[in-house]
Amino acid sequence: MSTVHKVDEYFLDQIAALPVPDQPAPLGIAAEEALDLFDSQVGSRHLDLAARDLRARGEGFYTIGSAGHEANAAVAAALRPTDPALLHYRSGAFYLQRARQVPGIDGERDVLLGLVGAASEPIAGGRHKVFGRKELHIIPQTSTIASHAPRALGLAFSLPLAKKLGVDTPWPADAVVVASFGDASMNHSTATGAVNAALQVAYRGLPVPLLIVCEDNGLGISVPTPAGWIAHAYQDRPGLRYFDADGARLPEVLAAARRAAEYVRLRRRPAFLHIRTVRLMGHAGSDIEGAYRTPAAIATEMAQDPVLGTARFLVEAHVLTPRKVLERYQEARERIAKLAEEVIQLPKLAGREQIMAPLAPRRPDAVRALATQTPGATRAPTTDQRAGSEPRAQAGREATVSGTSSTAAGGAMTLAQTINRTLHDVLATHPQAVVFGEDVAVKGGVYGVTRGLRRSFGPARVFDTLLDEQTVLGVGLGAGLAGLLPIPEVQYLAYLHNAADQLRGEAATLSYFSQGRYRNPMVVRIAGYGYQKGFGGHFHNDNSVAALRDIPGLVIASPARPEDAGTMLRTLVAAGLADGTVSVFLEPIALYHTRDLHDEGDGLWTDPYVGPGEQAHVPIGSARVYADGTDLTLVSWANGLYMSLRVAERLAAEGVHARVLDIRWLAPLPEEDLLAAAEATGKVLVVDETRRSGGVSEAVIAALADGGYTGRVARVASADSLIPLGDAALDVLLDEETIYRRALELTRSAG
Ligand SMILES: Cc1ncc(C[n+]2csc(CCOP(=O)(O)OP(=O)(O)O)c2C)c(N)n1
Ligand SMILES: [Mg+2]
Repeated sequence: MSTVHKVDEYFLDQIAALPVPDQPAPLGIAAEEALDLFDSQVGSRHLDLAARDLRARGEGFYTIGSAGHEANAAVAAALRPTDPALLHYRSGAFYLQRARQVPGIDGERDVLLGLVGAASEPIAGGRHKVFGRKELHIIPQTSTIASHAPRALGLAFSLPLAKKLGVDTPWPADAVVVASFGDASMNHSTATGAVNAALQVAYRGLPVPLLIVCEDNGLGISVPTPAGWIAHAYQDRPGLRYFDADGARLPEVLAAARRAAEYVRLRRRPAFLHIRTVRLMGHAGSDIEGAYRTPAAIATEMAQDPVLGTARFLVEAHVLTPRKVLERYQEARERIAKLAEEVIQLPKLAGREQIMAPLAPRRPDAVRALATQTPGATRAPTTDQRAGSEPRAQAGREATVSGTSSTAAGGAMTLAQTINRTLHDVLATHPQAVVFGEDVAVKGGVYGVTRGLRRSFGPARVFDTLLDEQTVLGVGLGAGLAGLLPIPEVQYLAYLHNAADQLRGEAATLSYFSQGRYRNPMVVRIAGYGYQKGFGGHFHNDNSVAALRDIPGLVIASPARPEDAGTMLRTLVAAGLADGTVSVFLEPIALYHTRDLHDEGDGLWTDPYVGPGEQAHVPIGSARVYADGTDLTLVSWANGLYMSLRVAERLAAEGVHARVLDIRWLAPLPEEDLLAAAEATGKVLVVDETRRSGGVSEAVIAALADGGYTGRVARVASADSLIPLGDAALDVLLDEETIYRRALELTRSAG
């Protein structure tokens, strides 16, 4: 007999044989409430059984269940349905309980829709089996354990901040953010980092209404968590109020959850609720528990079944007779079986267009309208306005031709100065914008890019974070959800990598897994690339962008010249507000303070500032053309563009007239502009300062091939190496001499 059937039969046998005491035992909670919770627990159990059955029939696609964890119904009961919840994957009973608190929602049906991958499933629409629903304020989570911890911390930090800034949020002022985890997940550095960050924020006296729930079944798949570890690690953490309960005893869990919720709600401080649970029916349907657990251990856990526990309480308190318990249990089985037959008939998600529609919706007209707004012209949009409109395909692009179209007075500015000034304008224009990261506030950034912003806009809008990139991005994730427009900074490209999942697994997936119902707009500024003369070593000169380029929907802007930096940054901010776009603004450190291009004092790498207005916008995925030579096209960006323009000058002296294209956007690539520039000369040299493998030139050449370009094409790139110190760096980085020689070869060769 499978463990599934054993658990089911054990329950039936135990109840059938349950003695009814002569005198009712005290229940500890109101009978009606206990029945309500029991129904959620029983419903969740039968959903688990149905999941296994559907899987066996080839009709269902997910079997990780909640059996043994059904005490989490009491956590839902202790909270309000308007408290944002980021849930562990064993939260069936929580989900059903919360669904009961909101009229018109059939939680059991929702879960079944998820199991069968129905397109009408209310949050992910068949894209994944997750617990989530906007009306229930349950934000869907990925399968990456603990990856929601930084977002939960970020949300708990951002809700009070948004209130303080007068920015409308989808949640009430006294909301509690609840985030639940398994015991093994609590060891993940993502979780420990987020707990640490929550404690540090609270230690600084800032509100952090975060309730962390650990559902401790003592196992992470097959690996036991050392007995007592969770209590040992969390019960005496200064600043973290600890509550615990036995998950088989519903009244105890409800009481502890109530105390914990009240503590967080009133004190605005983090708390930890430790629920000791069991895991029944294995990790998932495919898990053969017998391979790593003794039959005795498995059997012992059945006796601690929380559904059985609640049934016993109800019988002992004379709320239900054993027969009534069994009736209720079997009714739930039948109801869910019937619902399951219904939902398997429903249409499934199908076709690339439907599947991908919520990935990264783009409305270029709305982006343009917002990007060209002037300071003070907006208020923070309301939640409804933000969530409102339908996704639309990206409209046509335009290539901008060289020439500075300045509308504002003032001297010529460097790249760093322009970014600084633009951030200033963005903060002035959009009251929901916040700038944060390591060293960005008081110091004004390692390179001075954010200097003065804190003074102008105050510590609530421009602030330093602790030193943890997962937290930096987690604050961004939560801030975006809360209605703010986060502009976090990651100090160097090399340091994105230790936190990349927060961008890849979290930020870039939320719209997809929620069909756009939840969004986490953000503009992540990252200083990167090589060529920092005199300041060497890999970590400050990292030029690897492969980990960013393949993230679906992520926009990567990489400006080279000051004017573009301003307009592109405005565009990203507008795209965040209009479409919830997640973007990276990759800033070439070596060009931050560069003024000259060809000769000392020529000032050709400075631009007058383009203030707010019509010119202050450049469409996502539109390239910029420099010069209009017809002998060959140099395709580049960032430092590569700078070098290409210098090389073009040298080539001109040889009678070779190059066209230089700045692709500016590493994702999406400006494919139309690229093809046009390639076809104009029939000879393309891609000048790629990133790595030869996984670098951008691979994609550029693929785009040319895909677009039907039949001319010559070659590339020069940096080596597949880390970057060494000092002048040795130049041996692995692409240099002007190499570009020059390859360009000459290409123009002089036949064909
Ligand atoms: C980052 C990450 N690593 C590995 C996995 C695979 N995995 C899924 S569940 C799980 C165990 C989690 O155990 P625990 O947190 O105790 O939750 P439980 O399943 O016991 O409720 C693992 C290792 C994952 N989902 N995410
Ligand atoms: Mg576990």
